Amino acid sequence: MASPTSTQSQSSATAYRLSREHDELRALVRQLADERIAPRAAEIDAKAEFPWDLKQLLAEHDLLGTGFEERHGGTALDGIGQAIVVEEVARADATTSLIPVIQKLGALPIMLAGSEEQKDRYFPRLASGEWLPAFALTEAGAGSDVASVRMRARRDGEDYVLSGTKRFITHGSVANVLTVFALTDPEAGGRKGMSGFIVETDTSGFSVARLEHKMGIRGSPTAELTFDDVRVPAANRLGEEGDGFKIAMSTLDRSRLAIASQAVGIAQGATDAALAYAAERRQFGERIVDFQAIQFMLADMASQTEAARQLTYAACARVDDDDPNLAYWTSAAKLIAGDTAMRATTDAVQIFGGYGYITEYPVERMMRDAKITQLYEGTQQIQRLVIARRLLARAGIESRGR
Ligand code: COS
Repeated sequence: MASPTSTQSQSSATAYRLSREHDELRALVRQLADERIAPRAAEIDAKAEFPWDLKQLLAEHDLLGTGFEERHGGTALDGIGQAIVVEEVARADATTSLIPVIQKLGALPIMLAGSEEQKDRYFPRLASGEWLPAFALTEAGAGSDVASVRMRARRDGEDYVLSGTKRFITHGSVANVLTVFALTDPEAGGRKGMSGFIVETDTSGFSVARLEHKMGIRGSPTAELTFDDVRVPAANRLGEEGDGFKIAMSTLDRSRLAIASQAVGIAQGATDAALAYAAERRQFGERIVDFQAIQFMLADMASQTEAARQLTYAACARVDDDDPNLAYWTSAAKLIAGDTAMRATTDAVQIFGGYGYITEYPVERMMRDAKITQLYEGTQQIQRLVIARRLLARAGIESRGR
């Protein structure tokens, strides 16, 4: 019998190694997060208000420009460095960690398909944190099925006129600039007829229709956006007409890493909180951390979090190398890290017992925050679909796989 095709990734073993600079960066961000971000987390969650003060804090410490080149005022950290920043902020507060995440996500379509002129125009203001961006792809009827986007962009002389509605747009109401995806050729459909545009939010016809009330990441505004004949110059188009689907997909292939990093941070925060609580809490005359039942839960939480972290770093190295198989790695990292965050936060609530269920302690918030990592930037089912398609392709098996 012929030996079966190995399903192991065949991409060359991209080495990754944490450096002293990575350790120093982690220590710096952890201290900032422990001292300045963690104490604000409960209030941000309760009031569901965007933390402008913490946006400013991150900007002052050059933590919003980590994904931008130095010529644009960024700090040009490698993928693992960017992951560490998100991880350490998320360990303290998931809402605040979305600020560096969306700073990169909103800019990624420009990084991938923008002209030099577009990069020079927007990146300095994004790298400094003066401006906030958002990535506007999703619509009420187009979530997992990106190709069913209905928003229109009609060419009119030297301009495009955008009309339609976007939904579930993270930071949509606080952004200064959006990367928006709309149909330039409705006949051709979403896969071939979609194009990407840069839209400044002070353009006439743009408005925020409403904000969502959410289970978690409550300080991060999730907006419905209305485009009522919003006129943008053709110079704001990203790449060529019809490139939109591929630009959006390539963006998500890379940005999913940031969600994996956020999930690792949430899982670490929950594990640390549970360990500290278990060492204090006494029942039956003993600290509960002395019970094997609790130790085994902590061991699972810690080791699974570490596995998710190392997979995320391995994926970071693939993205830095522009590995042709990078989508396999980023989807795998997001899948494993998101599920780990959900499991670790649920176990943390269990270790806290009744105290875990009330807002006096942070773990119930962490559990609510963790849930979104299994949903946004592609549900866990979409990650499995992306992974399976590549797995099958490697084995030479043809399948539509939907
Ligand atoms: N990068 C570049 N091109 C890609 C691509 C990628 N990751 N994925 C697909 N394409 C290309 C294909 O090669 C194909 O091009 P050709 O027609 O030239 O061959 C085209 O795009 C259409 O691809 P396909 O038919 O596979 O697209 P599907 O509609 O089946 O979509 C999934 C594929 C499901 C993977 C995609 O819709 C997806 O990722 N959905 C989840 C979206 C998401 O994360 N939403 C969350 C909201 S954003 S915060």
